[in-house]
Amino acid sequence: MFLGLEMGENFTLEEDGFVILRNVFSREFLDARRRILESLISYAEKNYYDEFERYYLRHRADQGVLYDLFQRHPEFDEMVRNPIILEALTEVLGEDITLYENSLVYKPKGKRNGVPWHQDFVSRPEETRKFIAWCAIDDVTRDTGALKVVPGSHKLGFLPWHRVEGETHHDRINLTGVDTSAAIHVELSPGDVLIFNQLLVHCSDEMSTDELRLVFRASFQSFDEIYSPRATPIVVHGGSARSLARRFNSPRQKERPKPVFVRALNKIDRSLANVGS
Ligand SMILES: O=C(O)CCC(=O)C(=O)O
Ligand SMILES: [Fe+2]
Repeated sequence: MFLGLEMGENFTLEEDGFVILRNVFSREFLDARRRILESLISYAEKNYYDEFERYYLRHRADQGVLYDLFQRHPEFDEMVRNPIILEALTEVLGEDITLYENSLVYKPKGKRNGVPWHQDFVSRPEETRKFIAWCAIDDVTRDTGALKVVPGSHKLGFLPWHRVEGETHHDRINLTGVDTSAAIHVELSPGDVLIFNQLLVHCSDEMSTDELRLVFRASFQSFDEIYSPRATPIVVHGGSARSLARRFNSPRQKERPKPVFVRALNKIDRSLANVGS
């Protein structure tokens, strides 16, 4: 059985792999964003061509994901740069933080919208560690697709995974050695934020009601790596002249291959292996 959060709220990023910040955003602030999001969703559902697609990922109304809202709409600036969230992140990432990617995740109506057990960015183990701020715009309860998390599972490191092509959340982990019976639902009120380590094992149930469950998520990393998969890296905290100088004076960083190249090489290795078989 899954336990609710009544069990206690003293979770820490270090021990549990997640932390819950209550009441970070006000109702008024969220209502303004909800109105924007509702119209964005209805545009996305019509599948119109979007000029931004040359730079950013295409919105997927069929999957319940609108990508790169921070870059497209100034209203999301204050969500990404929220001082309470960034302050909490400095404890694990240090002073200097960049935004890695961001999106709205909502459960699309009338679709299979359960999300299987996974770790975020599991296919990118060569990149530096990331933390995700998962911001509830609506009530997120066990009936409306709350995240189910296995406390402490981030300590297992990157787990073996496989890809199910054609599926929305296509990268699935192998659960051997993961005690999913210890999972809990993280229920949130509008304005609450769940911050989690990308390695935290999590999933969410199919949502049966016809309501939208709006959650804005943004992931962050330290200056250990200045790389973002789309557009350009955006510094959201720190970035002082001193830390930039430290970085640019480091010969080791200059020698390090960019993860995008490492990924390309891995892909070539995999396709060569397939040719051989
Ligand atoms: O939208 C959901 O229910 C799950 C999304 C998820 O796994 C995530 O945002 O990391
Ligand atoms: Fe996830």
